[in-house]
Amino acid sequence: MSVRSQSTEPSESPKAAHRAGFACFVGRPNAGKSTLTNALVGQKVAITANQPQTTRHTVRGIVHREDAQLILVDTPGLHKPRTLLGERLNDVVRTTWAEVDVIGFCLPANEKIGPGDRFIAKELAGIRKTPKVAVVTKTDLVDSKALAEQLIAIDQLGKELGFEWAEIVPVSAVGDKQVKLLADLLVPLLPEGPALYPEGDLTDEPEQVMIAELIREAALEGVRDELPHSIAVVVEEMLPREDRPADKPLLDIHANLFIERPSQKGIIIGPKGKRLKEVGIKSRKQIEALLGTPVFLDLHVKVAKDWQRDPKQLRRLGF
Ligand SMILES: Nc1nc2c(ncn2[C@@H]2O[C@H](COP(=O)(O)OP(=O)(O)OP(=O)(O)O)[C@@H](O)[C@H]2O)c(=O)[nH]1
Ligand SMILES: [Mg+2]
Repeated sequence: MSVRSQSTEPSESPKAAHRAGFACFVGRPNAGKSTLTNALVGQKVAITANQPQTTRHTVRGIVHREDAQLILVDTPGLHKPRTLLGERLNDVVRTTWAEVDVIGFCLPANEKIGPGDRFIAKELAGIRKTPKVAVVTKTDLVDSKALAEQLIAIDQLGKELGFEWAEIVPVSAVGDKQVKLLADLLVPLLPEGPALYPEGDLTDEPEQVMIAELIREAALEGVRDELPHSIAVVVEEMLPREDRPADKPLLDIHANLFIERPSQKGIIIGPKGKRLKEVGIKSRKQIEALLGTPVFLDLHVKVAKDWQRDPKQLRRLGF
């Protein structure tokens, strides 16, 4: 917008041109990409969990500023795939980083750079034209000495692979440290241009997908081992309840929670259905906050046998 005002009113004091573009966050599973995306947007657009492979599709979060529109593309963690789902997720990441204006490579401050990070960095080195910003996440978990060592190691990693980071930025999304600074450093790397999304849009996620994700997030809490990977959620139907007074609406949401094996059912449902009930209550509150309307959530558990490896099932579940 300031681009236009500059060109029509050249006498105005020179203002930096408006910029708009895409930055994607890549990194190993659990590096803190989604938490950082949410912190920058200022609202939850992507679910997070203390488990690898929480994010399963790209999620766009939009940061509106006077001088720029920064569109963040949160991607699934890049990992060694063990299933067809894993392969699909990695493909999504590679397509995304080829399309964005700047890449933010997330490395947790509290973990030494490992083979997984090196593997990603090597691939990034092959994308010559796109500026790469190293984002050191979770700085609240380390002291300044450990952080300094991590910064040096990351600088070294770039040099080894024959490129320079455009920036190396330590942040804490949880502690709200340097999050704004990161946006300030990403913006100059975007092309000049007008806003790409309407003001006020914080994401382009369809409502139905966000609702399914909120249910999955609640279901992920407290489950371990292979079970988190086995959970998928699909919202089958959303309908306003009939015969309700206008001032007391109720939205009926029917959702299925899929698992891979009948033996997983018991854990998800819990003794006397207690766990599933908790998942329902927790996610319903978040869905109501998201939609601003009371919700009746009808949640069913179903088995989709080995869906992570089955192309037909994957399609049905939206992958
Ligand atoms: N202490 C601390 N924890 C963080 C921070 N950022 C993220 N975490 C935690 O790290 C875990 C993983 O965060 P996510 O944002 O889901 O990580 P991700 O990189 O999106 O993970 P995938 O989607 O699985 O690739 C969660 O438990 C977060 O709460 C941070 O700045 N400080
Ligand atoms: Mg994520």
